[in-house]
Amino acid sequence: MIRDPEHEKMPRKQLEELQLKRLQAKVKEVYEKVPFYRRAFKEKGVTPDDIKTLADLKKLPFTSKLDFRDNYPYGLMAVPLEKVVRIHSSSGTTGKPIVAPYTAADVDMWAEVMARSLASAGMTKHDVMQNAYGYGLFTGGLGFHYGCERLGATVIPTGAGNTKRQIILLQDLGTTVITCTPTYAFILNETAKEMGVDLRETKLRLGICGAEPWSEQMRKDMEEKLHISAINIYGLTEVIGPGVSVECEHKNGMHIWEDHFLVEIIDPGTGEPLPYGKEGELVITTLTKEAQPVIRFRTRDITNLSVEPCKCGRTMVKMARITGRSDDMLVVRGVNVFPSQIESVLLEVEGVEPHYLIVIDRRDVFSAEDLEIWIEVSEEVFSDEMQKMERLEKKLRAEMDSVLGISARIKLVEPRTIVRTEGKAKRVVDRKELPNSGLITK
Ligand code: DLL
Repeated sequence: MIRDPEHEKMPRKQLEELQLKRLQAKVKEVYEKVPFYRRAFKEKGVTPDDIKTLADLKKLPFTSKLDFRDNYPYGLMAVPLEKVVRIHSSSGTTGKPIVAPYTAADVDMWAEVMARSLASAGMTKHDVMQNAYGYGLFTGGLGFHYGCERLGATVIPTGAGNTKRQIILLQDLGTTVITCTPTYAFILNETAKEMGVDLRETKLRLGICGAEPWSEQMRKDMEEKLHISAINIYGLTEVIGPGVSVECEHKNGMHIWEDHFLVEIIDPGTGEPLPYGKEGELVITTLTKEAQPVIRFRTRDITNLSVEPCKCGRTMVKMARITGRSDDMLVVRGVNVFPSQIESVLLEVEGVEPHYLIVIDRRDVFSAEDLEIWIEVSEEVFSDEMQKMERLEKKLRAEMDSVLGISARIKLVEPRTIVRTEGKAKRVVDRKELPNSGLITK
């Protein structure tokens, strides 16, 4: 269902006029009210008057996670604290948390884009939504909660965890929609099975999942196992929380609510804007947020944009699934390489395990002269004849070449050569550091 056809189906020309008007006002506002932006604009030699068209956006400086840290906690705010009605937060990459303050108007806008998002995912006011995103500082819980109430549907604010109770409530209260991370959807299913409950026999029909990367393969699996339709939703604390973009029933990209969020794709290495269709880093400028507007925020998320008309009738551009984070990106002989690309090859090829290491010889953090990929083979392949190993190596080399666009050396290693980590796995290592890295078992 389209909740706000006036905006969601706005002809592009009209939408761009609206964006420009809002952008000009916001840029002027942050220049006047936020010393950080005024300084950054001055350093780039740009003033609000230089923004005459949307293309002029590229003249403005980027904002990064680091700027949030440096201006912690309130340095990026454009309103006095007394106008702030709520604060959320997420863990930053560099120690200090990211702080996200909202005015009453921000909370209202957020509820509205979330209500739009839930409607786009296929929810109506007749649904019962069990909200298993974490409540509290994390934006997931309250973001979905307010959106659901705004839509007029019923929300059950379970939050994350206490999985057995979730299953009981889901059955007894007639939950039709589950909102949670993709990982948690699978945990729910496992627990239900252990309890002798088949989720396919409940009223559950829809899952709205996000907050972490997942794949098409996972969607298929989830849809089959839980007997639901699964929809991808995206957002981030620095920008608003969930509700920046979401899929429609056609499930081929997430519509970005462009009347509030102006997006660009840039080359993460050079910072240059890239055209529609090209893969790169997503950069977002908030057009309406009051408490803490962001100008050209570098999300680090890698995706591409499509402006092709969608069968649903919405005119807003769609972003593809996030395929990686630019923090992980390597530049090998001028070509951008992401660990996620390597992983995708490994998941397709039989006989290898998704345990790998990228060993590089590099001069600095961004450049790698030479790429060698260590890949663990399965027990069966390892104990088989040499010839089979050679064939596998050749196959992997060809697949990697075509996916990465550069040639990489492949080194097949024994099962359990690569150390397993519980947290985020470290995949890239400098050859010089390899012996003492703790990443290999021998
Ligand atoms: O995760 C907001 C959210 C809550 C989105 C609930 C969707 C549902 P943060 O904790 O600030 O905010 O994390 C933001 O998570 O930059 C992406 O790297 C990642 N992310 C969010 N949604 C998706 C998604 C929330 N659908 C960071 N696919 C973002 C892949 C996602 N990655």
